[in-house]
Amino acid sequence: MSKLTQTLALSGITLAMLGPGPLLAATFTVTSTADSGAGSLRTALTSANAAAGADTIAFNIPGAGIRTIVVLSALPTVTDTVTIDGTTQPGYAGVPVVELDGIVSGSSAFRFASSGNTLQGLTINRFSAGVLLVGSGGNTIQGCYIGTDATGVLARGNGVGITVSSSNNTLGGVTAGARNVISGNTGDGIVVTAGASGNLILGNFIGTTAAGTTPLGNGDAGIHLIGGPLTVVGGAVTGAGNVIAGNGSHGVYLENGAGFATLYGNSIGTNPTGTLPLGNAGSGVFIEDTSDTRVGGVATGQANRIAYNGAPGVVVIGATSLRNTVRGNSSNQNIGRGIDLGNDGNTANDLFDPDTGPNTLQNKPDINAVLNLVSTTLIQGTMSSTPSSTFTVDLYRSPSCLPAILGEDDKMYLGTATATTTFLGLGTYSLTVPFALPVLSGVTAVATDALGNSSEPNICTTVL
Ligand SMILES: [Ca+2]
Ligand SMILES: [Ca+2]
Ligand SMILES: [Ca+2]
Ligand SMILES: [Ca+2]
Repeated sequence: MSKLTQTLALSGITLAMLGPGPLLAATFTVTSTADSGAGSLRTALTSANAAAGADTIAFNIPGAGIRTIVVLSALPTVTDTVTIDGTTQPGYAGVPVVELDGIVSGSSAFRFASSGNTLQGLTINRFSAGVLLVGSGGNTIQGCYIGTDATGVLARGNGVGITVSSSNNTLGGVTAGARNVISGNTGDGIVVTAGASGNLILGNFIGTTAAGTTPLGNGDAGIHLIGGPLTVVGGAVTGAGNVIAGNGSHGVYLENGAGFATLYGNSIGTNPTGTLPLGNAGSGVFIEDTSDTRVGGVATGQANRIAYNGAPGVVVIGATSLRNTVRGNSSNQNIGRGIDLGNDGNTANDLFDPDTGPNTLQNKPDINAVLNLVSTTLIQGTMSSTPSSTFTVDLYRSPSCLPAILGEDDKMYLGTATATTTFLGLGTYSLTVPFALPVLSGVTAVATDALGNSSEPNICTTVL
């Protein structure tokens, strides 16, 4: 913003040139915590909608401490393009200082029906939904506390944190300032509905306090994709992963054709560094009647940390759930296996693998030998599955093999081998890792077929 514009902005409504064209953009400044009237947020929204073109709603509410706007009835739906910028409130230093309290209104706080909007730097609590994205999409929601008090410590839940019913929106971002804290809501933290696609959910804390170290769960799932294909949850670059922990059901629940979702670099059931037990009550990732999901990968940054959840780390269920690829993730002490096809515990291999079901009930590899060769370790095994087929075999290490009921002990990706089966459905693989695995540590293996169907892990093999 130019000095001239800044000066004019202080006087209330200003007009500023945007670029070389004739488009005029106004800044409407909220100067009151009143629900309505001059200087209110309601009036600013009405004015921004009425003024043609992209506008800014800034905040300059007098006083000290947290400025709380108790919203008495539903605010106007955003129908034009606007940036609602809580970071403009004097006193803002990285966390929201303007709070919207919906205890009276019972409505959603913000409803965006247009595209290209940005909402940032506000605390939004006790509405039916914190943010509702409908219409044409392409909006950005960042730097907000949604479902907590202004300290980011106490639950002040909305019904749902954010409901996404439009496409190509960005929730969060890769910097700490862009992170949303979406916690303490009574339902799901984020819902993506059928018809929405291509939404990005990056760098948020979903189900923890603003510090990311203490559970402050949403009542249901952290992220719930009900349809809504091509959703991206996290990413391989630094800061893109979400913390999804402490929630009342699954960390990420994908159902009803939420296909082609990508989950990379997230901490699911633990704090940002992966060390503290902040499990979701259900599974880390629950994939139901949904195909072509990517949960982790073996390239840098793609692995998720899936730990301390109250059910198996990744569940794939439903006969129409196919080609869900689960690779490279670390898992620790989920209740159940790291991957469970069918949500029914260990699924036995079948000869030639003709059985059908989630991920085709892909057979898992066997480990035949783990040979400690002083400075290297040779892992050899066999693959019994569909004849004349090639499989990717990912190998993992654990400090120990736990009894099955206790899940997996800090399983970390080791490397990948390939097995090709003969016409008799049998293949072999081997992998040499460049260090000695400690005696009594554990090794497990997961197979993925050429279409992307990942198996369960085999039963942990102890290094002797
Ligand atoms: Ca406008
Ligand atoms: Ca199973
Ligand atoms: Ca099969
Ligand atoms: Ca099978």
